[in-house]
Amino acid sequence: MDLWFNEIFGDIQAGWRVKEVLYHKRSKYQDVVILDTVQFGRMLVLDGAVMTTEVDECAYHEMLVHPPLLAHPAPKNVCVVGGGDGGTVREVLKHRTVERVVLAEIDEDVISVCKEFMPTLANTLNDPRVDIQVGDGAKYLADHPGQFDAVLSDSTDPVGPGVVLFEDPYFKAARESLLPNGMFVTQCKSLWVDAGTARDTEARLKRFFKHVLPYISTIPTYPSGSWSFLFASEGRDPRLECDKIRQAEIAKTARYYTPAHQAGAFAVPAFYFQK
Ligand code: SPD
Repeated sequence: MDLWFNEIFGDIQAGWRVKEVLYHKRSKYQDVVILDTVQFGRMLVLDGAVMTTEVDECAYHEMLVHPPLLAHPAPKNVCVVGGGDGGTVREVLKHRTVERVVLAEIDEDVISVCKEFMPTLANTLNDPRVDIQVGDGAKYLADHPGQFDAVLSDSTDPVGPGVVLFEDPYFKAARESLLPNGMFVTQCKSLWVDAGTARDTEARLKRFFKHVLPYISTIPTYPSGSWSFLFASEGRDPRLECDKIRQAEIAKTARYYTPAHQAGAFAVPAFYFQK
């Protein structure tokens, strides 16, 4: 039988040939699926949208984590909001300065399903430095001011329950949860498909942070294959500031990130600035 999974994203549809459906159940919050695909290996799909795959997850997780964390002189405490698949936490733990990573994920089924079916991402969630907090990430940050060197927002897109993670109260709580030198990063959709969301989110973040910079990665299983992130800080600039020793350590085992991405990823297309 010829089995395909198609993601419909606004006016775009993308399809992947599927070998097998490994898991499919509704959690308290969303429809959770794990597929074994021909081209991209195992794939986590939430509410019909591709979240991550074994093959191209490096292009998302390494880029969400390394450009910001390398711009920090010595990140010790990091909070990942969302990211129950564990890929972001795995990358954070590659920074030898990190002592504690809080994973604030609302859906505990995502964590357990990924531990079972996507161990290359989720295995590091068993690391003793990881503190898993099942619940609302926005509330967690609001309840923990002045604690983190970095907050990494590894959310779904701004639809349904993901909307709050693109709104002012969350950005305010994220800003207030940071220590001096702290930084915030969020994934922010495709500039080709929806530059408006990235522009609006950048403007929103500027209400709470002095510096906000967009950057990009190439993620073939996300709509259009090109994906954006927004970096926010009170002054640190990943294009200019980078711990070269840690960078060399990270680059040794990275599958996507190279030292050239540290500044190069911030070269976003000209049309982004042409409103
Ligand atoms: N269009 C899907 C964007 C999903 C971003 N978050 C994915 C979570 C992977 N850790």
